[in-house]
Amino acid sequence: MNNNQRMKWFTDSKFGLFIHWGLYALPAGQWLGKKVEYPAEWIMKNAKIPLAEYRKLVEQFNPIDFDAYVWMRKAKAYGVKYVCLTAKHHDGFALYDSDASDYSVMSTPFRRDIVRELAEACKAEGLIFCVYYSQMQDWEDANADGNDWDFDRKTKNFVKYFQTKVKPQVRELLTNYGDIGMIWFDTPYDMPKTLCQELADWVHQLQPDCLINGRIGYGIGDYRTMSDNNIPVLAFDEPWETPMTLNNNWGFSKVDFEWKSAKDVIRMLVSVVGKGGNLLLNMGPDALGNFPEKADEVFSQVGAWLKKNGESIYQTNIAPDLTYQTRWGGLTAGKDRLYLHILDGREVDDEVVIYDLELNIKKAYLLETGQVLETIHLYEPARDEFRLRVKVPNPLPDLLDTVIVLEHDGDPVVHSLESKFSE
Ligand code: FHN
Repeated sequence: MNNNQRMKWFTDSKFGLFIHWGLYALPAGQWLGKKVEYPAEWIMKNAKIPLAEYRKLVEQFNPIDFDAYVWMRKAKAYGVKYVCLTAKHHDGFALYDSDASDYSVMSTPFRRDIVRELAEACKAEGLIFCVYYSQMQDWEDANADGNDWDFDRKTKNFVKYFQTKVKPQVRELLTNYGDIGMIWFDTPYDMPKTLCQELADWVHQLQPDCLINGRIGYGIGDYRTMSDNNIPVLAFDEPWETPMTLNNNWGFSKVDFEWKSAKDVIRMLVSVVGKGGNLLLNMGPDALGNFPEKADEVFSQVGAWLKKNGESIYQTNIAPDLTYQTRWGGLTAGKDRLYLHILDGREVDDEVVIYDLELNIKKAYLLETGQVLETIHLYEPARDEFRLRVKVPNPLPDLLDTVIVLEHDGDPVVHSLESKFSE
């Protein structure tokens, strides 16, 4: 398989589901009755909980409601194409059966290999299964990075941790669960480049087609992982992904109610996809194994919208960079077609106007119903300005995001602003 073929599922996917799940779902943002600084999955470090105390959560972890097939049927309905589960997050606790460490789900009353169950259910739903693995931070291991309240940093032997825990556990993930779409590393901090390269080589040796995200470090990964919750201002013409929270936490929190709305998510999805990237949106299941109700509701609304308008997201490439901001929404672009996403009905009356875009329009219509729309394309010489006006129904048929398709011949031409003072 050449590199384009390896990358194809990723660049075609556009939308993925991140799942942060682990022992931290039990305290859920509170320790000893007090709210701890977020994010919830960092509670052990942020509250400096002694390992001996945090370990007691192992005896309590018993998510009796967990059903991998229910989760993955939901994921499918959300419209995501890949799912990435925290097989081991920074606290060091593995959600799978590991010979390399008994700090795992197999030591809990639950005693079920969650990675195995999810891998199977994910594939049964036709989704790509991926795993997150915290390679540098491991707050349970004296030789790893991160836990300086239980362990003395000076005696740390990082290479020992790397050779005796990271590599064996990565081997387990990449040999015991069939094809893994991607391994998602995180917080490489100052890990030496030689070890990062050794880890990448290890992954390639075990599963050559498994992708590696950007946070393996030093640009060694297969694509760029953007900063959490950040969408670049400009398009980026290489594979990339923005990991995003749905509230202010990755892990489940009982005290965070600041959920993004379905419209917020669609707006971000349009922005990410129009700039050539993927959105990896997070879900933090609770300690019993349920998706939080509000998160499920928002994801489901997005999924229902994608079911009708998916073409404007999945079958797209980088969209033209317009001269002016589109206050009414955003733009995505497919082959010989532009999709106008009307996200803010207050910014359109009975028409959407795009300035300084020259487009040879063949047909304009609503994506959802096929209703043909009138377009007026004018060049005003005195203003030296192109105006493309598309008449839209009032009220708009989809208050979340009404999508208009502009089928066109040839390439769109954007007229950027020119200074009258330039020579
Ligand atoms: O520290 C982690 C955090 O808990 C979460 O996993 C995110 C996801 O991108 N990554 C780290 C912070 O960048």
